[in-house]
Amino acid sequence: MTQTTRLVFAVSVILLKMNKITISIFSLILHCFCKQIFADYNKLPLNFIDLVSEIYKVPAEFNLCAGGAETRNDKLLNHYPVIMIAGNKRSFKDWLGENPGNAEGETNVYKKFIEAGFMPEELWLYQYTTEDKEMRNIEELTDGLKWFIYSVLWYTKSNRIQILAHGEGTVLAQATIKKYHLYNLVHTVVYINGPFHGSSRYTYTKALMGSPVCANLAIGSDFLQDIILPDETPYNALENENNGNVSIKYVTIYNDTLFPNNPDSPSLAGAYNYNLNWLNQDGLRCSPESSAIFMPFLSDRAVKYDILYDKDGDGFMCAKYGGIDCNDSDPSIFPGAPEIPEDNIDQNCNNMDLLSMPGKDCWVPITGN
Ligand SMILES: [Ca+2]
Ligand SMILES: [Ca+2]
Ligand SMILES: [Ca+2]
Repeated sequence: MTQTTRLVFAVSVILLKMNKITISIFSLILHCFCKQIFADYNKLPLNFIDLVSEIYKVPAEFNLCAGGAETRNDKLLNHYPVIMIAGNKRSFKDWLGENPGNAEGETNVYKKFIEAGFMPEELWLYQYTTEDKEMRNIEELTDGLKWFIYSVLWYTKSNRIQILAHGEGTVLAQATIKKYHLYNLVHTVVYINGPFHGSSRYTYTKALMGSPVCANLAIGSDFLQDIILPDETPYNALENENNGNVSIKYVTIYNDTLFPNNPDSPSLAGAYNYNLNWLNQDGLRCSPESSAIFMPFLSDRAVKYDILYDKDGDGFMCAKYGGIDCNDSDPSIFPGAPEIPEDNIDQNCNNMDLLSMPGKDCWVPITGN
């Protein structure tokens, strides 16, 4: 017998001799040990799905996600929570040091945030597909991300979220913000090498052969046109397009050689655009040079929740004090609340009312009375 076979044999004999109770205790110890090692970032908080499902829809994607602290607590956040979104066919582990590409030095983005003073409560890892599995049509995935954004806001009692996305995940984020008009919920977005203007690597032929995402990301696709027209960066803080308290900072980090036929595909008009053309697709995400750029943009001090300014107790403060509750005397009106179509009242606090159109959400501004 080899040494390994002998070891397996010995462990089997010990397990067979154990009674059920001993085995349960053994499993419990092992479970606690693993939980300790992977606490904070290898799964969502234990009570997260239970709590948020009381008020929001919880899509299947939530089971792939991670982040936040072990349990909900009353610690008030210093920073707006950052939702990190990986690229197509990737897991959230990309943000924990996997797939570093040609980055040199520390490549664990999550750890860098912790070292910069972020709390686990402020760091969320969104995943929309299992590893090595092609993402579905991006438009179909926007619903899941929307619910995750609402859930993180409510769970953390924050007034805004921030997004740090990579590759195709950037397009998913921008499509979600635009489709559901979530501009008032977002403080800063950092988009790393996302094909906003398409690329020849995504072709309609590939789409027909089982990669539906290629139809979304082909140059000139209707889907991309919908996202970038007429304005690539609405409510842009840099361009002073403030509208009340809605104001977003857009940042892109990219390499203009990675999409040779469309070099500026990942940059956005009106964003702070950084071309780091010595880094490859993965290096752009996790190199020290990239984090030196995005960390300061994501580090603004958050407006803290104060129960005094949440008169209806729905978990969101009124807008006058920097909150996002658009009606602080009605607990059925808050970000993500069920929207009643065509009543000219904004129930979900996106400044819009819903027009029912078959197969498509259509948001229209509330008209003044
Ligand atoms: Ca409120
Ligand atoms: Ca309310
Ligand atoms: Ca309405």
